Amino acid sequence: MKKKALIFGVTGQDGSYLAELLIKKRYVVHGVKRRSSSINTGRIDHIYQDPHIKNRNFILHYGDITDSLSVTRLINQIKPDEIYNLAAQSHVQVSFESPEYTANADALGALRILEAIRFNNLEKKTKFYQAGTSELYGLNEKTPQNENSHFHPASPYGVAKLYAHWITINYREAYKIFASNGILFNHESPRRGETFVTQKIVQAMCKIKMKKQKILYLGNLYSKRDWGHAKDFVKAMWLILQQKKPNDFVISTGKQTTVKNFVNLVASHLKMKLKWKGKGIKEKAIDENGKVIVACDKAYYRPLEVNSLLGDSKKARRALGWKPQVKINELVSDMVNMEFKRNSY
Ligand code: NAP
Ligand code: F7E
Repeated sequence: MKKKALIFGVTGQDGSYLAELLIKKRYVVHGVKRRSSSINTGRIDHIYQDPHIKNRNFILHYGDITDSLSVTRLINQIKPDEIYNLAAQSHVQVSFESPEYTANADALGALRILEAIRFNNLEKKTKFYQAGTSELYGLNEKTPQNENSHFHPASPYGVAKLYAHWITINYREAYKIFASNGILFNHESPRRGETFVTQKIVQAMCKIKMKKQKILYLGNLYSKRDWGHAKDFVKAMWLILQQKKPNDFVISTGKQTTVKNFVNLVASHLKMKLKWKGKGIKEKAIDENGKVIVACDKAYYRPLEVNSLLGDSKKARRALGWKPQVKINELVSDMVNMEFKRNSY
């Protein structure tokens, strides 16, 4: 019998890579997508299978993590061996604009799935993975951060994910559900959403190179992130559910880069020469023709910033045998190359 996995958030960056990985591992993969007025399946169209195909191994269902009825019904119908909860309003800045929705989806979403496992008497059968985040550390800038570091979330997103983290542990301890948290540091890819800083930089710099855009506006150039590749990180999610016992793991590369340096890496990949001038909000990057091509805009600063994230994933490296393969230069090159492939500038 093939194993059955259920992915909430299958249309997202990570959901799409995880679905590919599980299909390769011969799972039958069920994915939950939400109804939307425009197409939201761009990242999974290449693995879509027509419902008329017999013995499909990739099956999509409508549902929503804010709708207990759909969550409970799907878990009852599918009775999955593994559930991956990747569904979330995942943008930190947007969480300041839509805090209540973020809490509903990101905090209560995890609770809804865990309750549905219990309600359907699947405590002994179904393993649960919760997509946790380095945003839990927030204002705790004591780096590197590991599983024992203090949590101090700095956004409605981080606070909602803190609830999801603890409710996962609570259901593991109270009801003996195999429920584990991955505390994942930033991971990017050509499938990254366009408003996250790496993809925003890649797309804008490519357009500027091709004379289709004049300026890239950014917020805080000095925040530091530990950026890995999503393809590497979804392998860790799967490994976390293959352990003998449920547990929580930090997943990170252990290398830190500023936003400004990420711009430099992309520029250098595109063979563009940049000179930085000015300070604070007035800091700018100028190209070889003396044109300003990167500038700062207050609109992209957050009410509260997480300045420094750097993960220590020794526990995962030891227990899971997991190690990231993709270095930041290769990540940049993958993202830039795909941007050119996707567009005929
Ligand atoms: P993403 O690209 O934003 O994908 C989020 C997914 O959740 C999408 O499929 C989205 O559907 C779905 N979703 C949002 N609201 C939903 C709702 N109410 N009901 C059902 N589905 C809903 O995020 P990602 O980068 O793949 O991240 C995956 C998970 O890991 C998220 O929980 C995120 O918070 C967490 N995380 C990400 C990172 C990172 O660096 N990428 C790091 C740590 C943790 P639509 O396609 O319809 O929008
Ligand atoms: O910001 C700064 C911004 O939005 C990175 C999510 O996947 O990872 C992600 O959250 C940094 C921040 O990601 C702009 O202030 C400067 O310091 O790409 P981001 P994030 O906030 O780190 C964590 C681990 C998650 O869990 C989240 O789901 O870049 N920054 N200028 C900017 N950020 C954006 N978006 N846009 C700018 O113009």
